[in-house]
Amino acid sequence: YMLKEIYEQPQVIGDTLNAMFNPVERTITLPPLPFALDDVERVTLIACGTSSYAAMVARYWIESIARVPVDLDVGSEFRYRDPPLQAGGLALFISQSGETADTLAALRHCKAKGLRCLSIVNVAESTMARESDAVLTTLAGPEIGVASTKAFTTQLVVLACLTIALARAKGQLDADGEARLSKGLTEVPARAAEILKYDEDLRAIAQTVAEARDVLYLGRGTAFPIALEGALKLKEISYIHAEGYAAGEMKHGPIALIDETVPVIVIAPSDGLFDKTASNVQEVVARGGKVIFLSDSEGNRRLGVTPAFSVVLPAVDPFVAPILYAIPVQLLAYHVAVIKGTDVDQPRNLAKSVTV
Ligand code: F1P
Repeated sequence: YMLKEIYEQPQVIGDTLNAMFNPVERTITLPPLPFALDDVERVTLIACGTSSYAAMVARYWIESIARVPVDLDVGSEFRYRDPPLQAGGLALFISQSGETADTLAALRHCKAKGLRCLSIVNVAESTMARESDAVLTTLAGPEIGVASTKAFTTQLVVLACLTIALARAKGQLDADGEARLSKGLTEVPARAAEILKYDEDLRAIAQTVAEARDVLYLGRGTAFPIALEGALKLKEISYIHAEGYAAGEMKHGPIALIDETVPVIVIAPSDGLFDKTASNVQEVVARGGKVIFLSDSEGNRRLGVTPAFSVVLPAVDPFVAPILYAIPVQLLAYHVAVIKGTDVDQPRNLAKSVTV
């Protein structure tokens, strides 16, 4: 199922986007919500596992585009922090299944504190959808593979649309800015289809990753949550130890791990942060690290060193890069797991929906 679900992404991303896109006005239009967005002063984002990395991407988007402060936590910790919450604040719960016990407990906690609770789920009939004040559904359809793939990228599409709607409501987007973001989003299904064509290249690279004991993933800005997601995907289905780091954190510890046996997968679209990531890559290469570089042709030109492997992806709008760069990390994890001979659809010890 996992490979099939990875390959469904151009279609389900397109479906999810079309449900929120007005083709006549060429604007993002959310389904009616039972509350206004213009008085939202703070957004609380809560999710578990892969969905928590979608929340993390959304934090970058909401803060930098809508200019609304965001509090973010994993469902399994949120209620233990007992953070001060203001009645009327907006809380977003992101979950493929809509049944994850920790996320649901956080939702109930926020509801009891009088927050407006909005869930983003795949399953409209789920408990979280039922207990929320409002629901936005992805059109990913059922996801069978335990490791989340199409749920993640379609959650990101919904969150990108929500960011645009919130930014507009908060008066943070002029017509040109909104047109640029919307155009970037409408191009995602076609770009996703192009990126799937790199499957063979990633399969070849997977051989090297499959031989490793430890793997690092690095990214900066919205590529950081994709590094975390890449590492989680690899751990979940191939059982190889993998960690994702913010590229700038390398020198604060993980750099001690670098040698020629440790593949370092770098997620680096050529955006405004690229040069800083390039200098981290140079540090890794200088220490003999085996860099697997996921970027575009501009990024490869500007890198300044030769990585062990390079996947030269199509140039994409930086706004939507995290949605699209999720796909090669999914494919890489899939191929590594196939080489290792693990059960990609039913990894050991994992349940599709963690309801206890
Ligand atoms: C959260 C999650 C998934 C993961 C696995 C276990 O589920 O951690 O991200 O892939 O299936 O559950 P959900 O709340 O998004 O349904």
